[in-house]
Amino acid sequence: MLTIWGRNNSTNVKKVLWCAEEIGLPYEWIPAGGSFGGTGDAAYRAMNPTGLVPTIRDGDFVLWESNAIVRYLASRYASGTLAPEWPTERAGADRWMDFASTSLAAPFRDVFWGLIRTPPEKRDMTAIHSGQEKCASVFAIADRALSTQPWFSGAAFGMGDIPLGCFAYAWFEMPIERPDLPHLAAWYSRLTEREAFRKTVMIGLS
Ligand SMILES: N[C@@H](CCC(=O)N[C@@H](CS)C(=O)NCC(=O)O)C(=O)O
Repeated sequence: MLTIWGRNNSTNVKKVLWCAEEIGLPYEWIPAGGSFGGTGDAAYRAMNPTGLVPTIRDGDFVLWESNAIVRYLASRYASGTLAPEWPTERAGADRWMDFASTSLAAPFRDVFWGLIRTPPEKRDMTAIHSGQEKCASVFAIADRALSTQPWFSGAAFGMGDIPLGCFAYAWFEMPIERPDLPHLAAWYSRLTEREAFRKTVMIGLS
């Protein structure tokens, strides 16, 4: 049985819950981190020394780092579907997963934390606007990629779509101005038709 630790309003935890739901894997979900706490406990730190979420245990195997977890679940339980088998397709999907973490996560955090998790009187609007501009540039790169392929994983939906999909939900839900990116909007609209996405990602912003 798979166990997933992490509060479900975290973008990184959403990646893992969504992936498990796409595969149809049964799992036990244990809220942890944020107001749920538990991540400072010795037992949790023994599994995940960073004290962050998510963490999974699958049988005897423990893993943390959200993209690594998505790759593991997809490769082990959905090889050839969520995890492309052909090296060039696999690398293409890997690239968009890494791109989400290395290019988008930092500016996204400034906008998301600023607007969703900070009271209006304490907001740093300069940082929020700067983050918004940077996110728009990053999403524009993603939009151009979708002009030649329907999914970030290639011809079919796969793990390459999962991290960007979690960020995209918040991007399209936040009360901000967004540039017109038609390929990204069409891709996002297709994601919203997926039951697993609606169940695990489209659950409100907090
Ligand atoms: N690189 C890590 C980052 C994990 C991370 O920053 N998790 C945040 C939530 S998104 C966290 O644990 N924050 C503290 C908490 O929730 O208690 C990953 O992708 O798993």
